[in-house]
Amino acid sequence: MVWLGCLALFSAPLLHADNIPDLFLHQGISLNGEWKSIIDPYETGFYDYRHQERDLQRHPSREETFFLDVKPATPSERVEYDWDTSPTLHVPGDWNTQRRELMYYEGTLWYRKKFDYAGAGDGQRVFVRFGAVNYRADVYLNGERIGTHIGGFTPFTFEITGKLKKTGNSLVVRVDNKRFEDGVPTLNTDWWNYGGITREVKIITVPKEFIADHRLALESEDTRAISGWVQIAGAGAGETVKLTIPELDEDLSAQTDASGRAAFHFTPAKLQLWSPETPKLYAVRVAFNGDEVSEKIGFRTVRTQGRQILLNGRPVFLRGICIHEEFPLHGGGRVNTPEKAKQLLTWAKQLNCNFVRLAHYPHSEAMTRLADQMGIMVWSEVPVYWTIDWTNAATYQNAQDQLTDEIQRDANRASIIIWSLANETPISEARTKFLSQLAARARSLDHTRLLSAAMETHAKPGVTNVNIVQDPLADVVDVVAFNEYVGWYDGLPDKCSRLSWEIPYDKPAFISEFGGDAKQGFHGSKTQRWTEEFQENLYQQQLPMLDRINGLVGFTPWILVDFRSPRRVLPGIQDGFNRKGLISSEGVKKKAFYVLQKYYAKRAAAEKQPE
Ligand code: GCB
Repeated sequence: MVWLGCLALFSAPLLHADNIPDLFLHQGISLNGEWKSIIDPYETGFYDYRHQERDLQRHPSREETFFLDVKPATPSERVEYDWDTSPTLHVPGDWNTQRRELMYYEGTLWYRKKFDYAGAGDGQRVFVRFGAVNYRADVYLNGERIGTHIGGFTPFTFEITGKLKKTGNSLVVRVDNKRFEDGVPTLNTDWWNYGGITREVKIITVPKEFIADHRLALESEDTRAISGWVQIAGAGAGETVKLTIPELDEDLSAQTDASGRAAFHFTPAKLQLWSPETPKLYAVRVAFNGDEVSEKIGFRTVRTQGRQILLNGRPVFLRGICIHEEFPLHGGGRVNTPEKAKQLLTWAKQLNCNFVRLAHYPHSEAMTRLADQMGIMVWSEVPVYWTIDWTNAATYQNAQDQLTDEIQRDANRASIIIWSLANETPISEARTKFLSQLAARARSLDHTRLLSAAMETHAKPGVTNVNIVQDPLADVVDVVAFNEYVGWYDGLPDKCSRLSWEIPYDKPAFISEFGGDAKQGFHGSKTQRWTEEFQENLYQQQLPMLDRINGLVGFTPWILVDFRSPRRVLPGIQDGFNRKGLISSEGVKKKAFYVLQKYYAKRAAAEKQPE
């Protein structure tokens, strides 16, 4: 949602969610921890006469309406739920891996948190922020509906100024992870549909006018000029905003314009650029009238030149790997701590990666901030996956909202160099129109990064052993990325040595997926599927083929770690896991890991040679 849109909404009834990026940086009361829970496949607790057409005949009954959170007033009163004695679930976390009976559950589950609140000062504003809830969240505070959010991987906030009590506040969230044909993603994916409040929840109190968002970016690696802005919510023209970067000796002030935005432009005397080799971050402090936020920001440029990607003006090869936001050990499930995020990126580093593709949806803010610190470039994606309902206006709006929230959340992350619009979307006019519109939207929000999408490839008609990338979307994006499964879905690994590729675009080409399954510990010949040797051989055959592709700027094989997918049913081998990981679901490295590790080490060493 655009910022001005947010401001307009503040005065309207707060039914829809917003993303106010800098609330993340403000201190707050964490509501993480144990929440009460009620599983509700029949939507019993949702009898809300104000919002449910079908329930117009009924009043929200004290007996059944969970969000009213009542106790029987007398021993004879019938109330058919009891939050206080209901079991708990941990937040942040998916529900699937917390209780056996929830592993395959797709439907409605209610959460409740009770908390006290010391009180806001005069004129202060109060918000509740959710890092992510999959997929739909209906939020109620002290019995009152405060809003709805759709989309499982991006943050949202609701204003709750004046709605909190000093003690015993009841925050109830109806979470529904059912899949919908017109949803984003749609009905069918190759990952587990983890439900729940999967990222942190915070109550944040801010002054009447507060720092809502800021952006800083390097304009050019030659001039070393930095420009950006700070957005103050509630401010008009002529108010002073301060921006300090002590390590650069920058102590700046600027005045807000009529929309509350203050622009900055400066050229530090000595600036070290962010790169994977030296992931330099600067502590940046923004201050306005007693409000203050700070974070670490890196400065770099990224652009294309012909078939190259230039980072800080120099060609870069992306030694990458795909990652799902899933941690395999200790029961698995969605990554819900910075330590787990760090383990995934540490494994990527051990592979000698300088790049990760965070598939297939925005991962947590912890992940992209760690990537900044650890010097790993990032491809960040929205879940426009396979066959979205391309002609549905609401589906488009949903995708655009998720993209907008992702960009607004992470616009200051130096590590992110590519926004990906989609994954493997079959070519059609409606799909290209949808994605072109999404691309225009991304460019309007952020011109400091490249756009891409994982496209499909085809055998070139009438010719043997030639694959071609031909997709009108290639004209729209900056990086022509495609998934290929030569050796797994497309022939056997020895096909790699015979195959050549046609990529008829004067743009950088990138392979966003290749790979094959192996059950860790299952050994056999290199032609026996599912063995570590088969997967190892597939990588050994792929890498020389990729070396022959002119203008290839890197790749992200599929995938770092085995991950859960209900599509993967082969007993004894898959058992509910996609086994294309280079690391098993027990955290053990497979043979192919070492093939790629060695290849990337050689590439990295070659890049270090003087030109
Ligand atoms: C793909 C998809 C990815 C799947 C993978 C597979 O092309 O993009 O989500 O998991 O193939 O293993 O088939």
